[in-house]
Amino acid sequence: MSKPIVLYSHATGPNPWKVAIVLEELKIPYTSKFIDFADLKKPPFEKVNINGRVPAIEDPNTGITLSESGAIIEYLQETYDKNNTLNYTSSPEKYLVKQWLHFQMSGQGPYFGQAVWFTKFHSEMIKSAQDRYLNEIKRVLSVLDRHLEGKQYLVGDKATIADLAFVTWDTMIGRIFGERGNEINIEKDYPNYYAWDQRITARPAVKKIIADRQAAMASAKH
Ligand SMILES: N[C@@H](CCC(=O)N[C@@H](CS)C(=O)NCC(=O)O)C(=O)O
Repeated sequence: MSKPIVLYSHATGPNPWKVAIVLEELKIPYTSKFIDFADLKKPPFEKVNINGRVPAIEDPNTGITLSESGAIIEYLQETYDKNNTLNYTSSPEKYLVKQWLHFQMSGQGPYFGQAVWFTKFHSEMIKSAQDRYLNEIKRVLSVLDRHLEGKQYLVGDKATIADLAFVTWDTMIGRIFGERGNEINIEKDYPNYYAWDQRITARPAVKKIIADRQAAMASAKH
């Protein structure tokens, strides 16, 4: 079997855990190196990812160093998922998987991330900015919910890297809304999305990573 891949990660940030899910799904050996946010935007980590963000991987089997979670999970799937359990070789399915993965990377991650920023970290609490990004979360959920009407998965009849990519931001929605939790009722307002999320998070590999992330968050607090 292959040598373990090094995954540069962080206890709370969702993007490295997206990669961990795919590593776990494909049973690829890996070790996690947790980097403090304070150490990301300076050497030595900047040598691994010049953008100073996690995730990044180093794969000793191929010699590649790679950042950007979407690119990493495509790499892992193409390199290690020889039977295409998490993707398709047929068209249009393989392009639709890319479509949804790009939507996750550009339409879900950054908007949910800004919602976190403006509700938890910004120096001023600006209601209009919070509204903008909380409304975007609802809009993204509505897009997914409408697409998933009558479907089990985003593309075709199986879970792919696209479905798996959404999980680690989705599990944060409750915390992001926080005190404004009464403004969203996922099960009632987005039932197709809700059923899909339940389906994906029931997968053993996904469950394991959700538990690993909770454990990492708990120990980071101590
Ligand atoms: N587009 C990047 C985003 C990576 C990202 O924003 N990572 C967060 C953790 S989830 C991070 O490193 N934040 C630290 C910072 O911005 O300084 C990806 O998907 O890999």
